[in-house]
Amino acid sequence: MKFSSNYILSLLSLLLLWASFTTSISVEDKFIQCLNLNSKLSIPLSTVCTPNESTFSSILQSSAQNLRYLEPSKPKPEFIFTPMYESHVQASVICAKQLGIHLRVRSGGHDYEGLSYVSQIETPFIIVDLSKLRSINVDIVDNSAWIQAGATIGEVYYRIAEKSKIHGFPAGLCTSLGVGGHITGGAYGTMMRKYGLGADNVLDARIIDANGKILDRAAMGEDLFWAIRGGGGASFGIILSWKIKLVPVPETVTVFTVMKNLEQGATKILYRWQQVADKLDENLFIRVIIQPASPEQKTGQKRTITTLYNAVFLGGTEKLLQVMQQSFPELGLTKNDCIETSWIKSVLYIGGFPSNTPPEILLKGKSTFKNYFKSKSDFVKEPIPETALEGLWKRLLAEDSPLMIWNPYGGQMSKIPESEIPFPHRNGTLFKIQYVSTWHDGENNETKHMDWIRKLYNYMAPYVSNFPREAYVNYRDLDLGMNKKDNTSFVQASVWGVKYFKDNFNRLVRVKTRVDPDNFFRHEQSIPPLPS
Ligand SMILES: Cc1cc2nc3c(=O)[nH]c(=O)nc-3n(C[C@H](O)[C@H](O)[C@H](O)COP(=O)(O)OP(=O)(O)OC[C@H]3O[C@@H](n4cnc5c(N)ncnc54)[C@H](O)[C@@H]3O)c2cc1C
Ligand SMILES: *[C@@H]1O[C@H](CO)[C@@H](O)[C@H](O)[C@H]1NC(C)=O
Ligand SMILES: *[C@@H]1O[C@H](CO)[C@@H](O)[C@H](O)[C@H]1NC(C)=O
Ligand SMILES: *[C@@H]1O[C@H](CO)[C@@H](O)[C@H](O)[C@H]1NC(C)=O
Ligand SMILES: CC(=O)N[C@H]1CO[C@H](CO)[C@@H](O)[C@@H]1O
Repeated sequence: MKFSSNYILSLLSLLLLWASFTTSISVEDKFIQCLNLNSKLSIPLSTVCTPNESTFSSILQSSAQNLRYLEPSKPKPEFIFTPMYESHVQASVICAKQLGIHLRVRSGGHDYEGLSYVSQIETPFIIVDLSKLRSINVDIVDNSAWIQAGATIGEVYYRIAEKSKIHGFPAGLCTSLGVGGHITGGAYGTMMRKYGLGADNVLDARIIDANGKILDRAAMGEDLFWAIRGGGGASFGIILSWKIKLVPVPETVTVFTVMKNLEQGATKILYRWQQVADKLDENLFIRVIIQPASPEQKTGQKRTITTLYNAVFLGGTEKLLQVMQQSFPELGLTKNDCIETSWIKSVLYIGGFPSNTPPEILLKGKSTFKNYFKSKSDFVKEPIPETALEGLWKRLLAEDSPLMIWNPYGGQMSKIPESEIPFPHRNGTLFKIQYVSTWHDGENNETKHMDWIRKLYNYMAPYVSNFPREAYVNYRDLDLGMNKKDNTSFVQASVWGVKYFKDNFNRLVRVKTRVDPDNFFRHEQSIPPLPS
């Protein structure tokens, strides 16, 4: 057959037109086309939200906790995809890979460094927001529950308590945490001394790997199943759901909060707490919240430091008073300080809700925190001397809105071997410190607050764990591993990697190298594959 040159020319121009059309269509249109080709279930247009839509900022901000990462100066996603079904999430992995778009996954949005909604290393990037995947199926007879990644931990607690007064789950205190990011980084809470972490109580999981395949525990194998229980978010795949093991809780638990300020001997009592907190009855969890008292509350007086002993006891008042009399009489706990309640109401109490808030508030998944903030963490192996505490108070008094939370270890936390899951901070740890500075005036004085917390962290070095100076991966801290002489990414990664995971870091790298050698799932501090 012969073609006229005219025919060929028109064919060519058609091709050119097609080429220009395909290159000029937007990333989101290409992505939607690709999703429709790759998803078993159709993709409603409403699941993709671009910056020119009026709902964009409210969706972006919805669950984001650190206002620092929502400032106009911070990079914004090309668009936000909110999948409605597992097959949508699968398609998003396949399409992001095919189109070379960097993908961030968000469950509850509580990441300290905004890693689930801001990429500071790559453009363009998109957010896959799992907030519509939040079903929870509690099976009391089997003592377990399947919970989807976008559910909040508060919803999980509510759904358990709805079915049984004597079952619970040992995870975070803040009820708006998303179980997708939270449990994969460890997940501690008031029952950690009795039952360990959320990640210690996972039975199975469903995850989407870098090829878009859905794997359960049997299909992913024990190595990958190990890595996702504590190895930190977004390094190995997208967790769709967890199967968790429920734990027994008594029908009556007791809560209390006792405040001591410097004038009431706070320093000596806190020194004593350091000696006993990890050795107490495993049913008792007493954390200490430390902050300067705001001048309004103490008009006419010097700003002081307040230490708030905030506790949950898995048992009644009478037994609690015996335990306290025997182990920590210095706090002077009295019957009047104690409130007997149900486990689910202790969740609301420790979560900071006003008393008499109905548990149904947990279904709203609303956060009580949202701030501009910077945080850091430390693990303590020996009591910090009183003189060092005095120095700490001076520093806290010099900052606008600082906060420290000290969390006791011991009990079950000491019995679980360091290599059982990637979370390594076990026997020998007395307590964990979290340092926080919060502020409200945007970027104006950000440098000042960042400097303050970094100096505080330097001040604390002699009193905390060393070689490595350990840190909690769920308190993500992008300062770690920076400013080293050799800043190639792998060397930097081993600096923060050993702080978060100790020796488990090497195994995490091996798993990563096997399951995601091309490093599709990556962020500023994701587990790197071995350089090839
Ligand atoms: C106010 C507040 C209180 C907190 N209280 C506690 C506490 O009591 N106990 C505790 O242990 N921790 C606590 N944390 C820390 C919290 O556990 C971590 O921030 C955790 O990573 C939050 O998970 P998320 O899904 O809400 O966050 P996200 O920001 O959505 O995710 C965190 C990280 O995990 C990745 N990720 C999210 N979803 C998935 C998924 N489905 N699959 C794979 N990767 C995913 C993200 O990309 C990101 O890197 C608290 C944090 C805040 C802000
Ligand atoms: C937003 O922009 C995209 C392309 O960038 C376009 O497809 C879409 O129609 C726009 N939406 C609105 C509401 O303007
Ligand atoms: C924890 O460590 C201490 C010494 O550091 C040791 O005596 C104790 O047996 C250890 N406990 C467990 C459960 O391994
Ligand atoms: C790494 O260090 C070199 C030399 O000090 C510097 O030029 C480079 O910008 C640094 N890279 C990063 C990513 O910080
Ligand atoms: C306490 C403090 O440093 N406040 C500063 C915050 O930033 C504004 C604007 O830059 C300054 O005017 C304040 O002095």
